[in-house]
Amino acid sequence: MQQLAATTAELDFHSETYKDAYSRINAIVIEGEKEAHENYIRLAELLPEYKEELIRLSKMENRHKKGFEACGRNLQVTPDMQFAQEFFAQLHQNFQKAAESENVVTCLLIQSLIIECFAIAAYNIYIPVADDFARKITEGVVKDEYSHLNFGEVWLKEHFEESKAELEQANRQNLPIVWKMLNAVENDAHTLAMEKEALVEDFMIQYGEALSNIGFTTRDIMRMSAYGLTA
Ligand code: Y39
Ligand code: FE
Ligand code: FE
Ligand code: FE
Repeated sequence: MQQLAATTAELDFHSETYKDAYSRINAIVIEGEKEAHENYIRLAELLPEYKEELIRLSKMENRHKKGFEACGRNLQVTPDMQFAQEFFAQLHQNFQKAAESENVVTCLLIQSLIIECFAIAAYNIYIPVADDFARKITEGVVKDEYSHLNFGEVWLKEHFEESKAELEQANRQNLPIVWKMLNAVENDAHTLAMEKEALVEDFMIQYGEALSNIGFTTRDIMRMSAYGLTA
């Protein structure tokens, strides 16, 4: 049954309920930042022309990871890293496979579009309901995530015609996984006063804008966005 969202005034950051949910959400974010760090190192190997920039992005991800580890410690929460690895397993596997085959377009779609849009949505929704310590950290992080998304947009826009088919295929394969991930985290997010509807809305706005900036038409975007909505 739908419950009303908790407001920040009602949130007790030190309650067992909050900390239990935080042990999973915090772990997801730490694991996500760790994988993003590795993914940008991998992308630097695949795109030697952009090596310096991509290594710079990978270092930012490592700093984000440290920041979110501090958020967990600040609330005396132990992140459930096992849960987080399982949470990311499918996207992680798809990225690895694409990198193995040097499908750089798929790698960019997974990391720089899908995962970055997911991060931007999650951090935007989290900031107003975060504890003071975590809010300051997250505000710094989300600015960086926009620049990571921008890297993917610019590269894919420049290579749009030859990437289009692979982008469509990678979207079809990976977007349904995002909806499954959102479903898996819905209850814990709710405990932190982050509503699934708001996460979906923000994600779709970021992702749709990104596809548009790359060169897809509104019609393409509608079609591509519909994949896996019922996952
Ligand atoms: O590029 C990045 O830094 C992305 C890896 C980080 C992903 C964070 C994923 C957050 C999902 C949290 C879901 C909470 C509702
Ligand atoms: Fe709810
Ligand atoms: Fe990050
Ligand atoms: Fe990022």
